[in-house]
Amino acid sequence: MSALFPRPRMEVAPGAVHVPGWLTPGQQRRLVAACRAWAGGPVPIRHTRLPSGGVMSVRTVCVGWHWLPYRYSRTADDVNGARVAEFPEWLVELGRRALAEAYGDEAAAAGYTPDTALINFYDGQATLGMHQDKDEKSSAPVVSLSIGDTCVFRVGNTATRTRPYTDIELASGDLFVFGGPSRYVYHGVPRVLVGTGDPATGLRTGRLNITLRVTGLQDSS
Ligand SMILES: O=C(O)CCC(=O)C(=O)O
Repeated sequence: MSALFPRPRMEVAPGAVHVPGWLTPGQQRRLVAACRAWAGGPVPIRHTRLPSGGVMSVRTVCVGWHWLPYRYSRTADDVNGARVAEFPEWLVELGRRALAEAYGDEAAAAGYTPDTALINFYDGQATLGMHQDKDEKSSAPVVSLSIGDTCVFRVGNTATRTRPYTDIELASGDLFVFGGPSRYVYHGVPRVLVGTGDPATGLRTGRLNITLRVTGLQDSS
């Protein structure tokens, strides 16, 4: 299928780069196994409750720093109060390789040190509304890795949640990086294409997305 219809690498907007099929099957399996372990604790994966009273349809677990609306903390104050799992060095390295791949700038990649990962699990019904990633105090790029079912990923603009936007598909193994002029674009996931993933990744159903970010926070923050 992918040989018949190769998906080209694309700069969707300045600083927003899509690299299809970047993760190998082995890397996807290892990431699924790591995410499954993190989902079990010390802070269990949960549907995030919003201050509005709404509950997000995706389920989220974090590594390094815990995200809760709309800040980061070392402890999961809205879940069980536990300290989140440490951010592993191998994930820093993966983030650096992702940045080098997307931007071709080895020096920038070497200086990239993500310290948090938001891991979102989407079942067939889950969606993510248009939002900006702006709770970080750093404007370093966000690295996004997708595994499992393909989704429609909406890349918008920095001014509004609405048009203009571009819809692309993120499939298993895809890398998407948004930084520079696109660091604060509104983006979201309006749809997951159920049953498009390969169970060989270790994910029988659903979609996993991992975003690596630099919080810019210190422990005293
Ligand atoms: O699931 C995705 O591809 C996007 C995730 C996202 O936008 C986020 O975690 O802020």
